Amino acid sequence: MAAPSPGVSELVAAARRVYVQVFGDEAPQLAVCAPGRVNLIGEHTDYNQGFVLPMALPLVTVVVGSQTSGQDVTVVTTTEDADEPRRVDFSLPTDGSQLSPGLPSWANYVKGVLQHYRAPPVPGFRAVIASSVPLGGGLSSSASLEVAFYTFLQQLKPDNGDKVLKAVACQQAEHSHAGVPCGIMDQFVSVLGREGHALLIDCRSLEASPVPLADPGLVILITNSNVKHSLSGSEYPTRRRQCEHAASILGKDSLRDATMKDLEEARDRLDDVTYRRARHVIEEIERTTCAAEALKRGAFKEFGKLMVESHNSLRDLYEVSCRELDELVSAAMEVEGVYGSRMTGGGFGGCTVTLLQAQAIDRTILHIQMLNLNSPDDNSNRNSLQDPVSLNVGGELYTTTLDTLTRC
Ligand code: GAF
Repeated sequence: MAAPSPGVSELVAAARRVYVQVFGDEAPQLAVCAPGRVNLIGEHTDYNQGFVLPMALPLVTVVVGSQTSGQDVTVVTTTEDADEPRRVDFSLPTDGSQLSPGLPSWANYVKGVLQHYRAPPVPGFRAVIASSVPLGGGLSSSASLEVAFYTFLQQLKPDNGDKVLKAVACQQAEHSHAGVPCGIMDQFVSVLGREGHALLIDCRSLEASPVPLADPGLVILITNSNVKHSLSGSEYPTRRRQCEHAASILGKDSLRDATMKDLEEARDRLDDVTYRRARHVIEEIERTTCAAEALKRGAFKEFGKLMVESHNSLRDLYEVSCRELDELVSAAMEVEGVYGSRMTGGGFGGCTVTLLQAQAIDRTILHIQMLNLNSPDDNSNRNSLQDPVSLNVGGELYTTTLDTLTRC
């Protein structure tokens, strides 16, 4: 098993060191963090106004920094991407003009949050970002950066503290500056997630109810396929458009309002792809509310069955899985003590999430590690796909710190 990911204090310490190196010996005044998330069930339902059931993770993004005089901003990331500079410098507009997206692409999340911050104008600042959320892993690295950055701005110049509006502003940042027409799930749970709980979010009313998830006999295993996904390509926006098209043919505001009966009655007026996309969404919304009920009752077998149905639907109807994710799910389901497994997040790569008995964790990881997901002629990455994070939801591994401000 891979070494445990660094905790919040280690990340803050690493970011502080970089800050001192880059900006001289002055220590940063502020440190904030926000978590990534894993979605247990309810995939591609948020932008259809449906239900989702994510939980916040102990994988987090931290931002350390200080206010400066003037309007200049410098941000440095410690995350390595060989293709992009790790530092960006710009000035905050004083004439109401927009902060345009550009390169480096990671800085667009920062610019987007500045653009949508609810208590402008903010003063100039210097900041360093460090994260333990894997990039492109389907665990909301971008939402955790947006929310951490928003929290940083709140320390520079407080807004009214409304958490739902904070999540919405971060979602708008992703739309306008990262080009991803995402739903609200990732930003919402990053702001409002609660330790020891999953969050059943109604993405229409933006109300959420925490569902306890603290059984010491239960483990959630996250396995990274290491197939990097990017949601800013055409597939995610295409899925969203297909759903909107289906809803309009059914005469509904969104697929949240449609039933399978509505869909079957309209079948002649829908092409096959639109039918399958809509069917996934309608059934997934139903599965998600059933799964939340099952979790509350401690009916883990039932929950696991719904996870597998969700995965199969994402694979066959919504077509957002990939071979590696399918094989990870199949392998996990072969192990005794595993309740359920599925791809998590937007898809096209990223991670799987598996619910299992705590006593089955070692054999499950061993079994998954025996997979060789790479093509026969490519051994370069052999067995490099596993970077499992196991969260004993009742135990010490699950130590999510949410929306935490630490004064350095
Ligand atoms: C991505 C998006 F950002 C979310 O809003 C959600 O649609 C998810 O994909 C799929 O459920 O994480």
